[in-house]
Amino acid sequence: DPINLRGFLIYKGFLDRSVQEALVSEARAIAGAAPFFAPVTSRGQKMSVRMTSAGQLGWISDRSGYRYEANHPNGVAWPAIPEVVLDVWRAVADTSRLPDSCLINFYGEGARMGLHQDKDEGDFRWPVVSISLGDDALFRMGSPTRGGKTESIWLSSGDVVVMGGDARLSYHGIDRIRFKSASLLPNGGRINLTLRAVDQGT
Ligand code: MD3
Ligand code: FE
Repeated sequence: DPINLRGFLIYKGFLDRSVQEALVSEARAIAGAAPFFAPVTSRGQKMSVRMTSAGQLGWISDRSGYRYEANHPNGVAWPAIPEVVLDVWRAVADTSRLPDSCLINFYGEGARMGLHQDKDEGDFRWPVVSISLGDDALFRMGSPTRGGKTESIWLSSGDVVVMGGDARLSYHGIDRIRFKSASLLPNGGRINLTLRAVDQGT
């Protein structure tokens, strides 16, 4: 059963090692076709996390701002979301809607993600599902309003987090990772897969 922190449902140890290995192998295949890139914020700051995507839509940030696009910045269509990834969504998301976007974040040594909301999607009724692979990460959760209290939890490889309901618009971020704390990625680092239903068909 999940831990409920501020409406974030945290499934510790949800994925066994063989599934984690299959997910890493799929992430590597996706990155082979759609290479990781370093997103730049609209203010011109390079983010420390490297990103790529799978699915009909992938998340992009550059000097023009944030948005979902059908193609990688290099022009190729994003690869399909692998079935083993969709299986995780089916197991935890309380909807028959399937995700059309899988953001893949790679955290190397020292990478972090500041506190933010995810509100680039057209419709907030669908949950967001996050899969952690590799090194431990300190995940900070707040509320839907800026500047409130936050609480943190360490996420480990194989943990799955579901953000639905009120938590869907809550502030969240990754303060730091414990580089080389896990054995899944032999060179260290953390991969996070974030599944979303983005396209509302309009
Ligand atoms: C809460 N990623 O890509 S996953 C992101 O670990 C992002 O890479 C972090 O925040 C990571 O936007 C955190 C957990 C997560 C993902 C999406 C959310 C939490 C969320 C959307 C709404 C609320
Ligand atoms: Fe986010």
